[in-house]
Amino acid sequence: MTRTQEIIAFAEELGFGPVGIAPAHAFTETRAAARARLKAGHLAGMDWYNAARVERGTRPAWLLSEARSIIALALPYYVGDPGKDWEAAGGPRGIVSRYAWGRDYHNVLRKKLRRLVEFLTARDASARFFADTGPMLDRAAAFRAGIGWYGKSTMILTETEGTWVFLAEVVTDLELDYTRPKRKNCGSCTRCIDACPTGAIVAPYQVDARRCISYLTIENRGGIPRDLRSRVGMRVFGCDICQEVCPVNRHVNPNADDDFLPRPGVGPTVALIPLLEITAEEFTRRFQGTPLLRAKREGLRRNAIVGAGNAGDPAAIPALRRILLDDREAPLLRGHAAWALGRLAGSTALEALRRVNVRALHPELREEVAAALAAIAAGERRHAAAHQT
Ligand code: B12
Ligand code: SF4
Ligand code: SF4
Repeated sequence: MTRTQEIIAFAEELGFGPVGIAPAHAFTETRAAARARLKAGHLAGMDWYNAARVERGTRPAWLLSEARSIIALALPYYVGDPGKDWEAAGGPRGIVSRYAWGRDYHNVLRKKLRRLVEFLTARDASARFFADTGPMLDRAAAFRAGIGWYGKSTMILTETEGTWVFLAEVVTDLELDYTRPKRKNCGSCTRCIDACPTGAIVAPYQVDARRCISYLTIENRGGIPRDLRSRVGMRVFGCDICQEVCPVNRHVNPNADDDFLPRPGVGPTVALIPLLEITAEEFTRRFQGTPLLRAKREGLRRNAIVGAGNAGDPAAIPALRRILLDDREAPLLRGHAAWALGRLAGSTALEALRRVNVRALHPELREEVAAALAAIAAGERRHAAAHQT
């Protein structure tokens, strides 16, 4: 076995696959693409994703002096389709992205990456790992090492695991044998672009995060723009639509660590109504060690409120009403509750919206209440017109 084969075999033993190896020269083209996307404002709202990060992340030699090779790694997380247990029961349910059904992948990846780095340092190499939160552009490394190719959704598509992989890399000073980039592409397919409910894939290979449900429900610390709320649907954490429609994912077999199996309290769907007023203690107890913590309690409640508005189930009205009328609640949540009540309409929703003391409200919240009342009035006019014809 060559040294390269030995490393790949060890990475596969850890559960990674596909694994590839690329030379560690600078990612000049990727840097230009990332700079252009930053300039266009496509990553706005994520202050941590900035020009300095792109400069560092596209120069492996700045991350490890004497960097010669990048071991690019994919960790599969597809665990098959959810069973019936996750449907219906207990009122409206919010949809959770597949990557967040189980344990937080950062912890799972980190453990495995540490072992791979130890394997290399025991052979007198220098090595450093990166994954997701690190500055490297994980997809660029994966593409260069040939573990997958770029889809128009910007996802890396792999032959065996489709898009359902987490990406990571180990940069080392070892000189290794390199695997080649794949020459595949999407051809004339545009399914992901057509299916994206918010029009976030603004051009092939370009996602505008400000419209992407993944950003809106996870990273976003502010409001979900009113014109996008109905399109977010029941998604309370992330979005998988551009992956679900991708033909490359049609024949993927469940091939993931047990760590990624649904956990009690999380999984493919979560009951929405209990999330609306979840306490800080319950939020931590239930979501500790899962990716959902990233949205923070206020973000998850905001998403649940939007989901409840879209679910059309009047069972959510009492909790939404309490949120709207409680001036100890954050204006952000009260504003979204007003919107959800406007969507659900009905006499109790209307009563709550009329009862709120608009003059004492923050201007943004006042505007939300006015828009919700206008939405109910427009619905009533449509209803009356339909009856007349
Ligand atoms: C910021 C970020 C986001 C942002 C922005 C996403 C985006 N597309 O930029 C938001 C919050 C929206 C997001 C969402 C998601 N993310 Co994210 N995210 C990241 C992060 C931290 C940086 C990505 C980045 O650099 N974007 C900037 C732009 C410049 O890069 P890019 O969009 O990837 O674009 C590339 C291609 O378009 C290509 N390109 C550009 N022009 C052209 C032209 C041609 C012709 C070609 C062929 C290619 C090409 O080059 C670009 C650079 O690599 C990475 C982790 C990391 N450290 O890299 C994870 C990462 C990309 N995310 C990941 C995941 C899983 C997701 C979600 C699926 C989560 C979910 N289920 O909700 C969604 C998918 C949305 C989508 N379609 O991208 C995985 C992707 C795995 C994979 N198979 O590709 C990563 C790698 C995390 C990880 N370590 O596993 N994410
Ligand atoms: S994750 Fe959802 S919202 Fe974002 S680009 Fe894909 S389909 Fe569109
Ligand atoms: S859905 Fe089609 S266009 Fe989009 S990434 Fe998959 S193959 Fe490419």
